[in-house]
This record gives sequence, C-alpha cells and structure tokens, in this order.
Amino acid sequence: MTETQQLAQDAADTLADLTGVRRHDLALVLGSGWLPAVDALGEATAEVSTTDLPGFHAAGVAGHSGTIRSIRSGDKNLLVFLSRTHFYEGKGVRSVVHPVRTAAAAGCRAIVLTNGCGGLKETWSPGTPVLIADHINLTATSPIEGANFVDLTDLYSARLRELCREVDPTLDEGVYVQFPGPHYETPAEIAMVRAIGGTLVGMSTTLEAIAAREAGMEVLGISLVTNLAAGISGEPLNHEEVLEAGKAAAARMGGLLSQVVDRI
Ligand code: 8IG
Repeated sequence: MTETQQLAQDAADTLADLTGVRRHDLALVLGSGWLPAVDALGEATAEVSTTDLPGFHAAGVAGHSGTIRSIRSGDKNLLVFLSRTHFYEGKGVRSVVHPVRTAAAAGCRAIVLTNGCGGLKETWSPGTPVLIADHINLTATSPIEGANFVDLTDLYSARLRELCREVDPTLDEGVYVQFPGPHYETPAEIAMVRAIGGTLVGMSTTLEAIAAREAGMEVLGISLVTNLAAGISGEPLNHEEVLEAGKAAAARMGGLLSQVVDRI
C-alpha cells in the first residue's frame, strides 16, 4: 500500500468506528450550491466532523461545512462529504483528493462529484444542472504520484450519465475546465476556454475525478451552473450569487440526486 492509500485506509477505519457503518457503497461530494440538496438524500445514520479523521483539514469556504454524513438510502450506505478541500487552499493535491481515497478505502465503488461553476452557454441560466462529459485539467498537476499511467478515456461514466438522463431527460452535458482559482477568470481566459472546447469553468472536480479513477471508482460529475462565465453577461461575478443560485435550485438538485442514487 502507498503512503496516501494508508492514510486513506486509516481515515476509513476511523470513519467505520465513528459511524458504526462498516462499509459504504456510494460517495457524494457536495460543491458550492449543493449543500441544501443533502436533506433529500435521507436521514443521517451518523455525522462526523472531517477533523476527527486522519488526513482531513478544517473547511475553508462559506457554504461548505466540514462534515461527513453517513446516510442509509434503500439498500445502500451513502457517504456524503458536505465540503471539499480546494486546490487553491494551498494544502497540496494530496489533501484535495484525500476524501476520494477515503471513500474508496471505505468501500465505495462509485462517486458523485458535484460542483458549482460558471457556464459558457447562455441557455444555461443560473441554477441549471449539467452533466460533466469530460474535463480539461488546467491545474498543471496530478493527484497520481509515480509512474501510474491511468487511462482517462472514459473518466466520466457514460452509464451513469445515461442513468441521470432517465431521471431527467432535459439534462445537458458539458466539458468542465478546472482552473486553480481562487480568482475567477478574465474574459480573455473564458475566450480561451471556448477555443479549447470547454463549456463549464470551476475550481474543483478534475483532480478528484482522476484520483477516483486511479482508485478504481466509477465517476459521475454534475455541475450546477450558478453564473455565466466572466465577460459573457457584462456583470461581475460574486460568491453570494453562487449560494443564492444553489438555494433556488436546491429542491431540483435534491430530487435529481436522490433519484440517481437510487438507481446507481
Ligand atoms: I460557483 O465562473 C463558480 N465557481 N473558475 N469560474 C470558476 N469557478 C467558479 C465559477 C466561475 N463560478
């Protein structure tokens, strides 16, 4: 076992002790704007603070809480991360993907990565969920250490995307571009994103998705477009707008997530 896998196993063991749930089946990471959707997933069997587990840091962003919930949903044990560590916090890529590796060590075979992001298509009004079909990682780094040449050809599971569209046939797809942040993009950077084929911009998800694939998990990525990307609307971007769009979309996101979770 590698050092990072060992730390994840330690976290998973502590998680099992604290929750009383020996194995989890499916993990969800809730991004900006997704927190209000958590209650639709069901009653919490247990709730632990990330700081009680080896390898986790305290939460840093408004609208993210440093909590992990174990939820019994049908015949599945869900492991829900109500926060994530962002790359821009400067705690290193290992910290960013530690929850993903912990979920894998806890038994999860699939992970749902959600985020709030900017959208490049004007038809995506704030509050529109979009399935991630592929990504472009502009962080110039990888969570993988050493010569492990992981294939990412089908990183975002076509099977899970199809399943989402069975729940909601109106769901569109996009290519998510991760910038390091924490600043938003310039209009010129958004023009570049358009040129390279991106349609969603954010500050998370791609490194986690890579780590999930490395760990052998099936990946579903869903973005909640909370704002038009910089320079498209003529308005400046702000974090409150993001949280507001999340609140407004909470019922739809909760319904979507719970129905998708049922079918995974
Ligand atoms: I919410 O427009 C949210 N997160 N990089 N750009 C980037 N991250 C975001 C944005 C955005 N909106």
